[in-house]
Amino acid sequence: MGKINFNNLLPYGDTTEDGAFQLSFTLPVEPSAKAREAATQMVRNWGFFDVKIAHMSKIGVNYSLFVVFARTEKGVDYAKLEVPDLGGEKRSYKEIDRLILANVKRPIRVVGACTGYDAHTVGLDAILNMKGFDGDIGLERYKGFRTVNMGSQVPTEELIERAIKEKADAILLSKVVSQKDIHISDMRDLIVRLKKRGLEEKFILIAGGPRVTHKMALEVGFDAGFTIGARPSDVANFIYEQMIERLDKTETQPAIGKKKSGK
Ligand code: B12
Repeated sequence: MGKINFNNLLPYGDTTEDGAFQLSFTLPVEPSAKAREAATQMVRNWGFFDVKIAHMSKIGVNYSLFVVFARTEKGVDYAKLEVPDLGGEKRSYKEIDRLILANVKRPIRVVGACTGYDAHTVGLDAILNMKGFDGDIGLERYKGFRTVNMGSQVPTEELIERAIKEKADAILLSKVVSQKDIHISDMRDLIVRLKKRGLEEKFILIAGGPRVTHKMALEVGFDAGFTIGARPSDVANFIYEQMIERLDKTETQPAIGKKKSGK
């Protein structure tokens, strides 16, 4: 492998820094020689070169799918990038459970839901349900957590009401559909409604979903954002560490006037 220029990081296709990549998209026309040429010219118009149509197929009446190989010279200054990281120690479920019971001294209460129009439950279930995800057991199985999984298509207001009723320490919001940035609007909706009721500091706020990033979640006002590949123990550990941070603050600061940063 050749020397990599981290000030203009480029995709690796066949050789170092060749800038080659693959993208796919659909066009609302039948597959044909004309459609192929349209796809090629379109990708060139986007500023890419060496455009090769690797795949064209019909995916419904008047729709075609394209997989395209192309190249770019525009990279990113990787050396200067600063991105917030969830960090935290990697701990096993047994270790987290032990720490919660030893240091929090009671189960942590969490309420989770997938809000709005979004009907996807698998992601939230992966984190909360007993069986967990990828060999990592879910929060329901921990002695250190008491979980409520409200399922999908839950109105934001109902999620808040339930969190209050359960005296939740953390709210877990799942957003999977991201068409027209609905995931961001629904995440904002929770923050706005909590703020209106003066409750934004009350809960540890965690969002998750395939198009959620930690950076974006922080910008919206959450404490964390988990994405594809998130494991229940990562989430459990984050919640535990937040609980400890908050318990430390309550011990060292007067109850009135304390403010969480970034919100
Ligand atoms: C299964 C599925 C469905 C099932 C859902 C069943 C169910 N009970 O959940 C059904 C068939 C109902 C469905 C319906 C639709 N779907 Co669908 N669906 C999928 C599919 C194939 C898999 C999603 C999934 O289960 N992934 C597995 C889980 C484990 O992954 P995950 O959600 O990313 O979760 C992980 C992390 O993101 C994170 N996480 C997720 N949530 C949370 C929450 C917290 C608190 C934390 C900490 C972490 C966390 O942790 C999880 C584990 O690591 C995806 C395509 C795909 N391959 O991803 C499309 C997909 C999500 N669906 C899509 C669409 C468009 C729809 C429909 C609108 C289709 C339609 N026109 O009707 C409807 C939506 C209906 C609605 N009202 O929401 C699109 C979304 C596109 C977009 N960008 O918005 C996708 C991407 C398919 C596609 N390529 O077009 N779908």
